[in-house]
Amino acid sequence: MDYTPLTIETLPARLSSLPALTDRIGPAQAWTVAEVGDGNLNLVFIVSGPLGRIIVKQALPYVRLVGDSWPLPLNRAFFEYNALTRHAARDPGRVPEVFHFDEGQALIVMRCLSPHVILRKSVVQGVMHPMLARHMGVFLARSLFRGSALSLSGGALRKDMALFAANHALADITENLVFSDPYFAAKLNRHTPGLAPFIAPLRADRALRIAAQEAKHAFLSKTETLVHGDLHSGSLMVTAEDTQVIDPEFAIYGPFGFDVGMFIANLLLAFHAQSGHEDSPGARDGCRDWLLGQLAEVWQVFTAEFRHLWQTERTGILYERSLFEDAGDAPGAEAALAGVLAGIWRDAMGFCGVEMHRRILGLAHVEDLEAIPDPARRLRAEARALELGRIIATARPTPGDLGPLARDMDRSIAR
Ligand code: SR1
Ligand code: MG
Repeated sequence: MDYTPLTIETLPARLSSLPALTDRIGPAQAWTVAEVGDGNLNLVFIVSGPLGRIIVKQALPYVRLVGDSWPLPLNRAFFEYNALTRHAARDPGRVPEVFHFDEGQALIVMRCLSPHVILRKSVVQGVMHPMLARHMGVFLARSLFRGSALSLSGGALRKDMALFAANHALADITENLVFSDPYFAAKLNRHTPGLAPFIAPLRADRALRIAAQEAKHAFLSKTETLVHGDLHSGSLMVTAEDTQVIDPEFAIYGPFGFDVGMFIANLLLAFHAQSGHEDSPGARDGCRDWLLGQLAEVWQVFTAEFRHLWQTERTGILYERSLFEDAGDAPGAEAALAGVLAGIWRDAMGFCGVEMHRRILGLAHVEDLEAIPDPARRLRAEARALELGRIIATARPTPGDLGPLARDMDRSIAR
């Protein structure tokens, strides 16, 4: 059959002969199907049977959020599948298990995560997940280090770069929506009524426009490692004990700092949004403290794990041991590592700042802010996040300065 989108009615008949499903959830006659996709691009079905539940994800030939006026290649399912298998190998247990992939139907069958919830929805409710930063720091270090020239041979790296280079349609979305559209009146942009007085000075800020383009330049040219490419808090599913990284369809070779910066940006957006969700001033202080604590911890865990991999798994074509440890210069390897980590952080801050802006000014917003019921509180939360994003992108604060800076900004405009 040529590619045809599934529906809740057609799914059982079309997938009834797949052992990947029947072995795990039982015969198709007993299935019930719900379409639960709440992302911007795809169909996502939960299929329930007598033995359990499973996820069937299928790409649509267009951007779901916008409609068929914006076509998008189906091959993004191929890149998602390939990224999922690499992530599973590089940080086992941190991504959902894939049971079946059908390239022609752009369809992935995978484990139904339960009782996991989307991190963003949970944080909007003020729920804290104590293991988040630990899991994400390790995931970021392992996936980024093991996907790079620090780990891989030149041949393996370039072959994989060539494979993921074909995911350019998704990269094109990022290049426009994240790095450019927020800084001019792009067609698909939208923003909260009343925010215009905060937007005009932002777009007039030449240093910011340059910083955003520097970040875009880094995204395009630093093909350092396989990045997830869309690591916001809607791409994480959590419980109190577990974190699962989903939806890597934007995977491409890019800078080490990209996923790090996106993740931190979404913590900061959640931080500023808390004021819109608390019943009384200060009621969400615990959640605020937790978010800033996670921000500090994710970088601390990331650097510790990256250092461990640097010392034990540096088998690739960069910073060879023959030039350092084996030549009696172990301190030289430490000095090189410090330089690499400083560069990752600096890039991450550029990506963090623009991600904060595009989630308020661009096409794709975040529930953290959108769900604030009082328009005036939402406006103030967004104004704080915009200004913090501007400072982050242009001044690139140090890891130690970032949390205090966010806290000062949160108090600078009355809640
Ligand atoms: C047109 S797609 C808009 C956004 O949704 C995805 O989740 C990515 O974040 C993309 O930028
Ligand atoms: Mg997604």
